[in-house]
Amino acid sequence: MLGKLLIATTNRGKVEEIRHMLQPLGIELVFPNKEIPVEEKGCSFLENAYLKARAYYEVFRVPSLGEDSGLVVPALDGYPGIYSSRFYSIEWGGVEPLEDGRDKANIRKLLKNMEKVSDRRAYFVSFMVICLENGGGLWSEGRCEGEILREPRGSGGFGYDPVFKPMGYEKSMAELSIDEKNLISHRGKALNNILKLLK
Ligand code: ITT
Repeated sequence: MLGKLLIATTNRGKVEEIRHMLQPLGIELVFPNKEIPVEEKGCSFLENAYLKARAYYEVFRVPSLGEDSGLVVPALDGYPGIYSSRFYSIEWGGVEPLEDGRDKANIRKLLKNMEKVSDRRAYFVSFMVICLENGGGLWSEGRCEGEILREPRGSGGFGYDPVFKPMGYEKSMAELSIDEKNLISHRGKALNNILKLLK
């Protein structure tokens, strides 16, 4: 199907989940030995996923998988959206101090902005792009629907997982095992979809 696949991300949570799914399939995963700066200047998840895959491909010349993902809350006009990783620092909704790490600051800001919001529906979305050696590429999407809890629960996963309750579950995403999360998550679905295209 594919010899090597470089995972073009700096996010350790993403790396763990992708490794967990792909390693048993016999795909030779390559993890970059240096970080390539990528300006996420796209207006969509798909554009940003492409920018990441392309930037790493240009340096390493190995088929490269870039992923852009985030949390979309319709009652907040779609925020954090493409700003999910740096939501705490953007002006919309008030800048939150970075006291105890990015994930905690992002969650604090989300919960503050949702204090009086009764429509708590939200979804995670993941877009993936693979830049191939023949100049072509592939892309896929995955979504996971759920709702925003009133306070954080659990210590697994990363990002907004402690305040996200997947639809049909009584646990937060951070209370699921990595296998359980991969089965239902936006990233797990996007990965399965892009694997189908590769085959
Ligand atoms: P790379 O660009 O290097 O891949 P990043 O963390 O900056 O790393 P993104 O720009 O795609 O990645 O931002 C994704 C953010 O969305 C991430 O930092 C989390 O805040 C949130 N997010 C994405 N997937 C998530 C998940 O599975 N669980 C919780 N939060 C998630």
